Amino acid sequence: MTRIPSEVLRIADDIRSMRIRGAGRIARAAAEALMIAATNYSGEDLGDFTRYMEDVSRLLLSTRPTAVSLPNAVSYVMKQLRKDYRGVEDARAAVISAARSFIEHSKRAVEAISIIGSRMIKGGETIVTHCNSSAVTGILAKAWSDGKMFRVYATETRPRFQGYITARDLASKGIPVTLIPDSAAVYAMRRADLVIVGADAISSNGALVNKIGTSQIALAAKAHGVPFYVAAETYKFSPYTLIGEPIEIEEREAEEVIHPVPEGIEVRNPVFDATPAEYIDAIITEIGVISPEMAIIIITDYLGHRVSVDMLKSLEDSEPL
Ligand code: RUB
Repeated sequence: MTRIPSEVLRIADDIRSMRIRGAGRIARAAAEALMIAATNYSGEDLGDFTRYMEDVSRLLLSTRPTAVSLPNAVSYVMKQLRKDYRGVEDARAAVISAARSFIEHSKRAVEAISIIGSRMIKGGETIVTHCNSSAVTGILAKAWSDGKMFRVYATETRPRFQGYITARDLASKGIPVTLIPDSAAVYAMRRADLVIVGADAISSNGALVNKIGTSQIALAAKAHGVPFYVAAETYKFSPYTLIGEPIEIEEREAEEVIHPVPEGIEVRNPVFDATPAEYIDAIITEIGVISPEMAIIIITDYLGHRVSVDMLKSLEDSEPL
């Protein structure tokens, strides 16, 4: 069995340790890792190549459990290996081409979201965001470069402080940004016109899974009548939820919250939470602005995941999607 290349092991480790983070970047890094793995395979047996690629996929999928963009990217590439090939060369070419096309599609999707989302900013608003989403910062950067004036409240996003990345990024573009503690959600909402957050996963019932604390921002937005928008590429929609699989909420080490962990105190560190569809006014995708209730249509009609009895039965012995 061919060994997994060190560069692929490094990418997996970077995702696990959050040196590569954010659902879009994680997905593109996984596609790149599959491409590197395929390129480096030196054997000549198609069955062995498939098993090796499946090993690489399992490694990538084991890194972080919540962002559905990761299994969606892996399955987009790996479904190539369900076709018939004459030999390793053809299969390798198909894998590399699918990985490239995923990465290209992902970048273009973020760009399309920036353009569409920026049109929803009229100028003069105070906008709240949470954590660090490249889809969101793309929207804000585009609106600003189009000459619209607005200001942003960015939450710190404890315990990993991704809000600092957002604040630094926006400030470097000249966008007025105020960093606030996560507990200042209501304070910010009293002054806000709009909330825009990113997504790690959107379930078939339109619920959003994003960085822990997103749901309390959504609650505060609802209470203050502030529109709550989500910026999400369509590969953030979860086909797995369609067949009854819940989105797993990652729980990381207690040491990220407090170090050292005080003796006799339990510390929990759930890093994502779920915001129900009724708190979401719109989801900005690369194919347009939709309501959360349209999630099912995105998964079935646009992404092409259809449920049937045969398919459900086959789940018992193979990977489904
Ligand atoms: C990042 C996070 C982001 C989404 C969307 O969490 O919750 O809001 O991943 O990001 P973490 P993007 O830092 O734990 O990965 O729009 O860049 O895909």
